[in-house]
Amino acid sequence: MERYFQPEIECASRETIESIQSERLVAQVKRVYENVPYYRKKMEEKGVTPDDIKSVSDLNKLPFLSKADLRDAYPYGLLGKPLKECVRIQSTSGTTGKRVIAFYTRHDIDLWEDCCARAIVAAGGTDEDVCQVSYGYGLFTGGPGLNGGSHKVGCLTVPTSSGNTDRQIMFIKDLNATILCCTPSYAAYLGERMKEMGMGPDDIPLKAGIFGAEAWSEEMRHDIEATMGIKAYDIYGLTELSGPGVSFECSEQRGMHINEDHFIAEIIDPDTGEVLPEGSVGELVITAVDKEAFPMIRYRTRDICSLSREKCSCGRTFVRMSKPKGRSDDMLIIRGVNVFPSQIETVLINQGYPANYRIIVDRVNNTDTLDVQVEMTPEMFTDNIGEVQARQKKLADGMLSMLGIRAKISLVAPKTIERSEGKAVRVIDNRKI
Ligand code: DLL
Repeated sequence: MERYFQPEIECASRETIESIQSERLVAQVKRVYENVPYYRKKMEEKGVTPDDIKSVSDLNKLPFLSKADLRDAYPYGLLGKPLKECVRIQSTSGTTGKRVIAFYTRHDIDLWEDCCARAIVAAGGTDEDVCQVSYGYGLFTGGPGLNGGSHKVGCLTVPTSSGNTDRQIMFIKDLNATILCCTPSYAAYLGERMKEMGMGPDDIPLKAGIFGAEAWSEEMRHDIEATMGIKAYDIYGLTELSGPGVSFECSEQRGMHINEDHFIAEIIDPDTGEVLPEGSVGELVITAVDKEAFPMIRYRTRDICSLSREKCSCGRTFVRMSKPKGRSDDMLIIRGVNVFPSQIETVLINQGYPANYRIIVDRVNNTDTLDVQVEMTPEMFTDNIGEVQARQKKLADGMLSMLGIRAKISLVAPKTIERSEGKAVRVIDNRKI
């Protein structure tokens, strides 16, 4: 088990980390230049050759890769190894445009599962634990990634996948599950269902949750922690970069440590591509230095966050990324104002509402409209119109001070907004623009 807390790497000095990264980066750029014509062409267009890359400080000479490149090169154009050496694919849900198909060699799967194992250990997991993996299994990376990590740690792994909520709860109780892995929205739903079944935090054996794959607020974390009596840890990743485990939270819960022996992180201005100094908020760009089959160099994640190298009291020196506010392409621009769904969620939870809401954006007479449907709890539910109106006004005022724009709030009856078993879909944008 101890293998997955590796202080000699995870707590190494900056110099050591950078020297590991530099060595791997130089080799990776050379390999990719030789084996991936698509990326070689991009390097040639930028006038850079592998000889120009001698250390991490040369990273910004390299071209970015974006989702558009993945689309252009679909499906095999970015392969870094012959297909014969690839043993797995995973894929994104692909709500817009073509899916991303990521390829893995045996080595890539090993590396990915190591990253997930580190996340489980950082959340307190050991070979004594029972780890229930309620992320979807299949093409989505959540189930397979955490499943592999859990095996490596030596937990008893319960691969329930998502869905069948009452059975999930039965397994948690009957098998004494101590760690739960799923999306935060599914964790909230499981918590709600447990409450309905009359279970309080003390009736549930869980001690930790490893929740990610979508943006979630600190307020939602506190709610889930209180309902289940657990510590809720964030985990981040994306299919293009293996899946979950690019970064993970430690017991400090102050940002996610990026597995820097495998990934180099930069923050850029999403409009100009300029690399921003530490602490700035911008788009996260990741270079995977030792992935073989699907090598991503300077991949633009579209996730908006900041980086911090401030000392973490857990002892890990790996850089921490802040909770992504959401994707730059999830950001809504409403009447010229940037709005992230997570900001709306913060206002709701601060006023005691559950994270069951829907955001509907439209354009009427050339003006954007923002409607937020919010579910009441059974305790709040009333047919007293005055009371409902007062609640709606308080929420609208909260939104105005958080977002700077007015939203129309509609309070709806408990259980009318569909629950999510995977990534929640919260925004409906009806504008035809
Ligand atoms: O969601 C991988 C994953 C599975 C991560 C399980 C964590 C746990 P994709 O389906 O490719 O992969 O979606 C990746 O999800 O670019 C972010 O926008 C978002 N995302 C992932 N983790 C977080 C997180 C998986 N902890 C996209 N906080 C990413 C906020 C997250 N957003």
